[in-house]
Amino acid sequence: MQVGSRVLSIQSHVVSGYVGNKAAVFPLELLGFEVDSIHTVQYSNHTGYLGGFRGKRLSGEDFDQLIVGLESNCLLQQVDYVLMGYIGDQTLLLRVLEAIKRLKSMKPDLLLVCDPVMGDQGKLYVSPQVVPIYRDAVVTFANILTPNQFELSILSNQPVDTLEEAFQACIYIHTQNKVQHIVVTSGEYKDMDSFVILISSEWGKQQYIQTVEKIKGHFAGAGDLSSALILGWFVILKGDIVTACEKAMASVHSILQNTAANSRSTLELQLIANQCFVQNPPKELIATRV
Ligand code: PXL
Repeated sequence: MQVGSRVLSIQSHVVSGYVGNKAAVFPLELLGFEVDSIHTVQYSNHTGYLGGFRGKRLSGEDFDQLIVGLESNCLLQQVDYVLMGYIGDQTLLLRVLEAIKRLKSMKPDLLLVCDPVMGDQGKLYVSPQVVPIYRDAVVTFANILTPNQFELSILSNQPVDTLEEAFQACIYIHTQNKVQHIVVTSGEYKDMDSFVILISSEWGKQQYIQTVEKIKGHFAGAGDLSSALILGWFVILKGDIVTACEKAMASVHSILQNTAANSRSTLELQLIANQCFVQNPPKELIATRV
């Protein structure tokens, strides 16, 4: 990787806890990247807390202003990779889409890793109006798409309950939207006892799974961390998506294990205490070809 490789990370900021940019920026920095971050929201905490959350979204105009500022100083042009996460609102998502199109026209080789953050475990936690924008437009520009099982089902418009259905859904997206790599970063399929990470690479020509034992609890931010590390290792390993996932998901798994073991009440990722697992993924989570 070149010194100073620069990622533009467009996702949420929370004051307390580790989701969105709080789960992505520090790990990418640990891997040696420069990270420019745009916060799509600034919330007190993630939206799953029982006491609710407070804070503001970034408006479409405010986003445009940030892009204009970066562009006027030739800073946008320095971006090598874009990571998209929680956006949540359709007006903002449309502006982000425009910025991605402009960046891709300036830099056709720009890598876009898109985590189409919409919901989890059957529940949508963003405005329903963002769904068609991801499905019909944003996904088309992604080089790597990192949905969870629920988001894969939404994007492909088909049920994804078994591993076979998940692969079919990926093939559908590869064919419709030309995405080169899809990594389904979390999945609990009817026909599998373990937790499964699914890699559908090279437009669906090569398919792999990684199986891991389930860890009890729901960890907000695990998907955000996964996408950031997949981007990081994909770049470091010069496009080897399979090894990138082996390293990224090994780090995520160890961080989740330690978080579950040491948590008192909330299940916020313990990223700081477990940063060693980012720099040195403990043991690779082997991906097997299916
Ligand atoms: O990890 C997804 C995520 C990102 N950002 C915010 C969230 C969530 C999930 O709850 O609330 C603000």
